[in-house]
Amino acid sequence: MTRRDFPADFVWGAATASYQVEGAIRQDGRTPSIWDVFCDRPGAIADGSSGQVACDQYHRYRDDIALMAELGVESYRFSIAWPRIQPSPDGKVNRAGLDHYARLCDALLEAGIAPVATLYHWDLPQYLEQAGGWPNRATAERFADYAGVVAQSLGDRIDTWTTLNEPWCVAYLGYAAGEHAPGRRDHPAALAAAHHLNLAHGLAVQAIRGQLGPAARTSITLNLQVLRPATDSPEDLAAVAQLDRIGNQIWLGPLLDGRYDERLFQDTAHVSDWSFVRAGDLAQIHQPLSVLGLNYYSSSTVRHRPGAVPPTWSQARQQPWCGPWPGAETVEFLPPVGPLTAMGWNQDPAGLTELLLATHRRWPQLELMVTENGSAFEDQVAVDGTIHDPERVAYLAAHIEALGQALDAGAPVRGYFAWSLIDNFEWAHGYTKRFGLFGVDYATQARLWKDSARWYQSLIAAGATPD
Ligand code: IFM
Repeated sequence: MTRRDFPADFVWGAATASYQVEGAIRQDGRTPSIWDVFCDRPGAIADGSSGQVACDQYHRYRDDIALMAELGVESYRFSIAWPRIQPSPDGKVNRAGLDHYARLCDALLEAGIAPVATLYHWDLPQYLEQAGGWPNRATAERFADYAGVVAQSLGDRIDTWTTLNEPWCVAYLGYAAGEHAPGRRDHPAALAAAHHLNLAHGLAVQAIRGQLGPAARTSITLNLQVLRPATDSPEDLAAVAQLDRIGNQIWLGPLLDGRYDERLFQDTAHVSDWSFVRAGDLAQIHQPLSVLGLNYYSSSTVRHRPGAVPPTWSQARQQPWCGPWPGAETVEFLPPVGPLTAMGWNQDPAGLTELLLATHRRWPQLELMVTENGSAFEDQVAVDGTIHDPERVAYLAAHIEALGQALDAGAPVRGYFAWSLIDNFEWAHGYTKRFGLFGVDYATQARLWKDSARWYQSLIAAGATPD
């Protein structure tokens, strides 16, 4: 690979999320989120763990910021835990929760690191799930209220506001496949959740701008799916188009164009009548975005399942399908082709270039950010206490090169956030998967340098990929 220079104002960052790193789940008035409850469900988490302690970043944030400063990152993407801010059903604001994030932001700013805050990275207050969760429209309204509270309190400290992280995972892994909290398997509910997440985003953007004015930098982060057809047959191309609608267009259409694709309603007619979409919702959702965040890890190859026909409404009721993709019973995924990461995901850097360019071609004025990219591998700690992770270095280098190619072709990509700053709680995988640039020894909470962190450090220092 040849050396590549990046624009001087390109932002290099690292990302984490509250439940994955904070711990301190009972401190300063925080009440349970859906993840605290889900982790108690037998078998839900691979190693039976939870985010109870995680990386203890709630207490160790100053040390982690010192590490970020040494790494050289210019921005930290973290998330705010809603149950710290509004711990009770009456929505009363918990000052201690806000104060924690104010201190975190102040310490970041002192270190010259720009805070990028995600308002929802999956830790819904449990009391809202008890009231119906995301399939319930009121949750979207409650989210806007919460967003306004945080904007009012932290508005002078936050560089960019991200409303939601990966609504695909929230709606489909949480309410369709049941692999994530709250662990429901209910496809009609998953579609309602998807719409209410869109609505929550639109209402929250208005609430943030209502507090901070139109110049507030607002965004959303999507994990758009890069889908490749197994063959060029019309059936396989149709399978890709269907998954694209349910996986990608369901967010992009309302958020950026103010409409749902009619074919999405047809694809899912046996699942839901979409009566949860009310007049005026699309206008509420379709708000100006300062920047679109994209998370990218891998791609998928899909095909039409030979001989499969979509079930009727009553068949779908009698035997609901439990995969994460509502309405996509006739589509199947081919096994990924290696070398795979420890998550079993393929490595397809070209997919990142394609994703950035396709998004840019469709919305030429829209700024883009890669808000997550990274890989899990089976790390071993060397005798000197560091971690040699050549596979992660190669993954990073290839994906940053792929991003550079999108820049060369004109995509306005403003920054890149490595996932993740440190190893952390990887949801249903517990602590068995390590994505960090820094390792975490969970027994001592020591942070360990990996070669990938050193590689990223040189890249940031030089503003160019290392020779
Ligand atoms: O750890 C997650 C993160 O919370 C959301 N995006 C994908 C990451 C890796 O699975």
